[in-house]
Amino acid sequence: MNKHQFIEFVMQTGVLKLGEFTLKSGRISPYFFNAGLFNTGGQLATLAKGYAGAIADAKFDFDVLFGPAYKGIPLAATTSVSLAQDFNIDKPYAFNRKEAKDHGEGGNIVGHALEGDVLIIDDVITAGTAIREAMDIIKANGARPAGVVIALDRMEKGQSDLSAIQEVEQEFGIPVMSIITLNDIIDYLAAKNDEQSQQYLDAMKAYR
Ligand code: OMP
Repeated sequence: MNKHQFIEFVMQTGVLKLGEFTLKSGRISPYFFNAGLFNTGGQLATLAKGYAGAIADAKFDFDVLFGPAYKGIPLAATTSVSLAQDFNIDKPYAFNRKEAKDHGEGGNIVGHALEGDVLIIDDVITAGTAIREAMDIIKANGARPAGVVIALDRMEKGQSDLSAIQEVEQEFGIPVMSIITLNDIIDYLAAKNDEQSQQYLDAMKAYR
């Protein structure tokens, strides 16, 4: 699936919405990407193939795929299935519990142990808060963050003049891969000739 097809897919599923939205960071955005709305098996399979394709295209090598709770859990599980089935890359995966468990097997990590080079999978990076929490979990388990793969790079400012993603790349010395970026959405809207797309296009460009 190419970027254009992926954008059609997220528009059709209602995952990508255009309008006016308040973000976690308090910013007012003309669009919102709600990965929680991928809520059928078929949609999840398509999404997983998008992530797996981005990882395979980048020829990114890692030891464990880690999906931070809660939204990262189905992403890690289904992407590892797609990596194995569609790209012949069979890798361990893990996720964390948000609540500490004091009985049974104990511990906060489910699936494979967090060890070696860990690839984090998540939905969106805006200001980088969620991803820093994931880094802390990896380090607390004695592993190394090695890369991040997300569905959408919103290309937003971080805590400095750099973008949030550039900050993550520099601070942790790791690459951030994405299926699509804000620029891809802008290109998609620009290629559509209807009036509504043009209106959204202006708002998106202004926001960028
Ligand atoms: P940061 O922690 O600021 O990087 O924001 C990332 C989180 O914001 C995501 O994990 C989502 O919970 C949420 N979010 C989206 O899901 N989609 C968006 O388009 C924008 C945000 C957001 O609030 O910034």
